[in-house]
Amino acid sequence: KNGIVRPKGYTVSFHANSSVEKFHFGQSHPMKPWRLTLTKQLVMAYGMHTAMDLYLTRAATREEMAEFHTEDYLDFLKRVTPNNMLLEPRLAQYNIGDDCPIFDGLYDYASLYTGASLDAARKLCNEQSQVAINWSGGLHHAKKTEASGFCYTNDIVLAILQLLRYHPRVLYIDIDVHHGDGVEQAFWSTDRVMTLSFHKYDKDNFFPGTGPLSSTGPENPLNPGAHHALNVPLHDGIEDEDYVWLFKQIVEPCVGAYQPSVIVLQCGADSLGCDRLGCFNLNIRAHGRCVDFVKRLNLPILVFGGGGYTPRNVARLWAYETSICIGCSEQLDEKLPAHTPALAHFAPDNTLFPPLSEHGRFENKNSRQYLWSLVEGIHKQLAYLES
Ligand code: TV1
Ligand code: CA
Ligand code: ZN
Repeated sequence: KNGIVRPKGYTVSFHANSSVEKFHFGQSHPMKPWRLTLTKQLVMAYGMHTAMDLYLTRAATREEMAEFHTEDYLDFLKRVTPNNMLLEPRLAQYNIGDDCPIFDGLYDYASLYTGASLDAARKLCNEQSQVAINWSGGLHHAKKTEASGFCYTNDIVLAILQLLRYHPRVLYIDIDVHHGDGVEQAFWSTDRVMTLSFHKYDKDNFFPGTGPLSSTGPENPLNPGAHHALNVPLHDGIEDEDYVWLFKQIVEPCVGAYQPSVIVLQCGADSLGCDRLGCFNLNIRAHGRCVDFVKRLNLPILVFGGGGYTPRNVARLWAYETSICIGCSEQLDEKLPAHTPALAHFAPDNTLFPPLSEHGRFENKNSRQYLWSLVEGIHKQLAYLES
């Protein structure tokens, strides 16, 4: 069978380094870097590698990471190991614990996923690609001086800082089930980045507990960041049609009002149904339709991964979304290629689109009226940009 044909005058670049796949957060920890191995296997088995520029990425340098993180935090990440951590007085200060454990090679892990995001950002800056993908990135919770929610360095913030050297306005869109708090916070006081996160919001019972509709940027209207943080707080169980409708109703006017020159899209797979940590009922095609909608805006896009805790579905989703970026999704057979090395992980159905809202579905707590109120709330915020 022939590979996928590469569209002319349009380049998708795929940035990866298989070294990130071998790190372990610990036995029962939900974050499994080997989900990236499964993802790449599907991408290759479908022959998509022939339709993209593939880059073996390097680790970010310490200087590159210091563009956002503090020297003392980077020193800490570099020196701490499972063997010496008990002698370390500042574990709590850096938010090390169950969510963000110290494991072997931690600094290498963080600098590798970050380096891939920086490489991807630079391909967009010099216009060598129109879409640059790093599935190992998208770690949206990390703060300037602390780890948070499985994230150690914030590759998204660092990549956006690169984009800002060449681009006047960056729109950041985050469809991970969690709030993109680290990215929002980093660009809270600037009008050169608009952050837009869709997430499950429950102040007291769902991580990180931030991101209500009312949280839109600095209170002082004279601060340039006012109205440039947008949040779409959702309840359990949102379904395909409602989510895609909401996404379009919100993203389209954001792009119209803000006129970004580049878009950064965090594609966290934990917003899928059947995710180990998530609580939405989305299927792979619906998540992909959001990516497709962004692609059709015809702006350069930086595409990142993020959460996703049911590895077989993470791999299906990101392989499918790779095909959407290339523009070859129609050509994929629903049946996974028989020569996929880890085919057993996708049994018994061996398909790209298993129904994810049949078993263990969450009751949909998002009424139509509630969704309309979100659309209206966002449109009200955007009206401030026109003046
Ligand atoms: C070790 C072993 C850690 C089992 C963590 C789920 C575990 C979780 C574990 C877990 C878990 C969270 C909180 C509570 C903060 C804590 C990549 C003090 C079965 C981008 C990060 C979620 C999501 C953090 C990251 C959250 C991302 N949920 N089992 N931990 N409080 N932390 O609630 O957005 O996807 O769950
Ligand atoms: Ca989100
Ligand atoms: Zn998440």
